[in-house]
Amino acid sequence: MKKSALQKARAAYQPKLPIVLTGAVKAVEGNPTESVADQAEIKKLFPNTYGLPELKFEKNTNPVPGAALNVGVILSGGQAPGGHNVISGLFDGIKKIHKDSRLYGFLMGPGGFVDHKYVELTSAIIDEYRNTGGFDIIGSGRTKLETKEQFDKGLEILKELKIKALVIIGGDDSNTNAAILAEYYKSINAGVQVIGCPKTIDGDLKNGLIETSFGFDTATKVYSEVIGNIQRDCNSAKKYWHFIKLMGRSASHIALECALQTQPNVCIISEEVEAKNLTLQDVVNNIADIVAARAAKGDNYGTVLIPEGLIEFIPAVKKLIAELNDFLAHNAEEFAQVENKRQYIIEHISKENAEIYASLPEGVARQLTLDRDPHGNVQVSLIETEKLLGEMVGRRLAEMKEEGKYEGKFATLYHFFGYEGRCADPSNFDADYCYALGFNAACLINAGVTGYMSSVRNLTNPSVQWVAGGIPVTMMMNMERRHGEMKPVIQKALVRLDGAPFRKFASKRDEWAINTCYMYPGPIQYFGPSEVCDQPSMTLRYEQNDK
Ligand code: FBP
Repeated sequence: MKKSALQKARAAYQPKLPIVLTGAVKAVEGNPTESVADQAEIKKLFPNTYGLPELKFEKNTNPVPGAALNVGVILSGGQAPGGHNVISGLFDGIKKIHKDSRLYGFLMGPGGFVDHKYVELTSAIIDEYRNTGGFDIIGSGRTKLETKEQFDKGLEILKELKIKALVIIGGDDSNTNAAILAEYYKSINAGVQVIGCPKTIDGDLKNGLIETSFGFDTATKVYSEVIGNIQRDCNSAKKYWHFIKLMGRSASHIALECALQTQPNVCIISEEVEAKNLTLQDVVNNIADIVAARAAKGDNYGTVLIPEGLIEFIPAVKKLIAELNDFLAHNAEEFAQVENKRQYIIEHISKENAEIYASLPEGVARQLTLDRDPHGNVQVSLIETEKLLGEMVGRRLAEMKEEGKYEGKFATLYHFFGYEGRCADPSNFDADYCYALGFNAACLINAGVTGYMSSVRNLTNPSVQWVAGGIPVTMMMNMERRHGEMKPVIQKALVRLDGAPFRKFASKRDEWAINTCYMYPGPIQYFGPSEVCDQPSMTLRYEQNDK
């Protein structure tokens, strides 16, 4: 494979490990844990893996030689920068425990595990992928691991390859399934450990002990670079309003982080829209007021950041989606047959929700009834919220013009940033963090535990000072309604309106709205002064400072 000059230079980068992981470690147990909510139900569903203690690795002054380990790895869900480093860290970790250890990668996500499609990851393969973006080393997929048949089928290949542990690199849904798999294998004494790693650019898999999911840092830096470039163009030509939708299926962490980095005129935070019980029209009116206020100063240009998941957080739409989820789960066959699907929905759901449904533009309404992803989520990345908002703001401004409340020009351009950042070469932060997560997963396997997530924390300090250990996945769980049934799932971390990143944004946004305070973060830098190359996300810095 021909490599660019940067690829060659990056291949030589040696990620920095937390100092504790550079020598022999022992796992020190903390207190037994409880799930974040619904303790009795979760305990009943996970009798073998509930209540396990937190683990922290410490230096082992009296190590015993490790035995060779065969390990399997799966990349699950959407790509996130740094996945290849998790795998190279895991590879180096198990090789350090014993040189005859072997790593098998299941191809194209959990589907490869069930269908027995795999490749042995040798050092020649691993070396090709160190510090690179993408998940192409083994591919990823969204097959949901949930049935006993899948688990048993997977166990056949694990037994055949003498695999002692399976590492699942995924987001909240995939790690939920990892926990269910861990519980099942423990319950049948399968002799296979399951370890999770926190992945997702969305940044919504985090809690007190998982400070951030990997990939968020790099992806938001890539989006912020491009938003900054757009703002510079915008400030040069002074003639367009740019409506920029940002990925992040549910939570608005990506939009918030990009706003902190670039200081746009408007950034909508879905969680705030929900908390304030705003309607779509309220959101539109707020943007139109800012456009009008800037126009009054002669500034007919600006930037609006929109989180991908906004539509699901508008309370009325959220209620509608909840009913549609239940309704479609029970009437899928009949729905597939009917011709006029819009009318069918309007006639079959509650009056209140039917009214909301009927008021939505055709394209948005249709998307809400199309196939969910395998985890039951509406595919919000396919809804063109940026255009919907831009057009509605245009209509509102026309009304305001008639009322004599607005005088100006409103020309729009639309963008959607998501795929541009999901496979970028990991920033130094993600390169180090991912390598440490993978290496740490090897240590968890060697410690003999199952149902844990690899946890590396203290992340705003230099990487050598990071703390390494494991968190029982059941600790992050609560019960939620999915596909019309209550299920145990990892609780999603949404933007907290009382959290430091949002408070910072809220304290500045009025100034950013009217004045032009754009910041231009520029491209990710890999070589150079530490303050330019190694800074973690602002979200993480504000959150940690606040502790
Ligand atoms: P994960 O939660 O699996 O990490 O995926 C995140 C994400 O990038 C979302 O931001 C986005 O809505 C979704 O994946 C899009 O997925 P796909 O490309 O499979 O449609």
